[in-house]
Amino acid sequence: MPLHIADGKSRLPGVNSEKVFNGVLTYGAHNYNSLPVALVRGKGVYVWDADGNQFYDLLAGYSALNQGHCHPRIVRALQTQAEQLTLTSRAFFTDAFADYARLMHQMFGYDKVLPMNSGVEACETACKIARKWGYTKKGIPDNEAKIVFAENNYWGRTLAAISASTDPTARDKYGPWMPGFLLVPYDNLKALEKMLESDPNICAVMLEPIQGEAGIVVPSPGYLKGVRELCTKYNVLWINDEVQTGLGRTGKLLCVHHEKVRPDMICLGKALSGGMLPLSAVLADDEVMLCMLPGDHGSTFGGNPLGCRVACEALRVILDEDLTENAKRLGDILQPELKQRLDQSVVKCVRGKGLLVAIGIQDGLSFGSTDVCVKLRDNGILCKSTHNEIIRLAPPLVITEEQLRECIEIIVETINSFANK
Ligand code: IF1
Repeated sequence: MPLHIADGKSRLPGVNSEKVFNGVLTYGAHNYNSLPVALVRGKGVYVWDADGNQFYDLLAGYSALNQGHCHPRIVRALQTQAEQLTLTSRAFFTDAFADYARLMHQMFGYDKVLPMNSGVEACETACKIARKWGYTKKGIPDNEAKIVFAENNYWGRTLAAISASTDPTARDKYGPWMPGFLLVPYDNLKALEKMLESDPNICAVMLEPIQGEAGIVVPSPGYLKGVRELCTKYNVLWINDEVQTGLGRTGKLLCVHHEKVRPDMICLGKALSGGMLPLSAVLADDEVMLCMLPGDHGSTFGGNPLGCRVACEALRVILDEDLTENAKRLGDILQPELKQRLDQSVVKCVRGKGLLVAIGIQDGLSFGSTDVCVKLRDNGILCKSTHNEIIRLAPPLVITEEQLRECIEIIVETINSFANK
């Protein structure tokens, strides 16, 4: 039974969970294996299902909801701009894009922003910019540019993204794949140097500062610094994919700030809109960004005024509410508590940074992390399992210490109840 029973408010006439499951599974494509819970409302760290049950949302839209569900300030910004001007396309100038671009410059310190929509579009855009830079600045012969990725990377589902993937489920039967992509092991500077040394046609290295989908894999201290040094040494651009780790999640505004390094390009997405709209961005300095010329690249919705106003407010909420500091402070509670209290016959590891944490379930048990997530749901917490061995925790960064401690109690009790099963 859920710990938080029906508050009544969320019951919608004629809606119940069964009806929702049926609609989604009958008429929706089966490209997701969703946890059986039918959500109809969200507020801050909470969501409610069609039957009125309340849950903590510890997935937070895969980190898109750092500011929490339906943040009143972001909702207001959305409403206000929705009545003013929503879309012009970049064929024209808008005041909203001017304000947004200026704020992005002030917050992140890069000369320029290129606005896109989804995270994968930001990453793919960065790859395109890097190729153009490779040909026009580095002098790579036409069509010879290569981009290096790390094994177990995840940056989305387009044909380019899956071409960089090492996950057979993502790749197999979706070929042919994009040429010019190379792979190195993650968190291995020697292998990266060997790769960069071996091929003068490499224009970029794209990496997640913590590998998300791979299972919240945190690289060794010094890795990001080493990547910076190698990319500088071999005249290669470092594209830093902060789609998941960015915007306060790990206890710094950007995860790379933990090592005080400055990549050549930053990809942002997810929480850039506080979960309100698909908004993503590439940041770079002029030397790199201005390789792309008018007409080279674009997007109907990229940089639309509605999105720009939402992004400005979503970013200001992160600053005004000190969400980055909250992620750090509460992250320093979450991991040690879990490490200390989770039964080691069930859990093999706890890792992460800030409020991005993975709980690894022991191998060879009669249950997997998916079973644990179903049980957590029954106990009032929503989160998501990866590879049936890892539970990913990424609460909204607006979570309070009291709420986090209640979540920890539920998680510890639930997971430890699997001991000796
Ligand atoms: C799903 C994980 C999170 C990303 C990084 C780019 C993108 C993502 C580092 C693309 C997207 C997602 C989407 C998602 C699961 C998910 C995820 F499991 F892969 F690791 F966040 F937890 N770079 N991440 O993590 O962004 O195009 O989706 O906007 O729904 O399967 P997108």
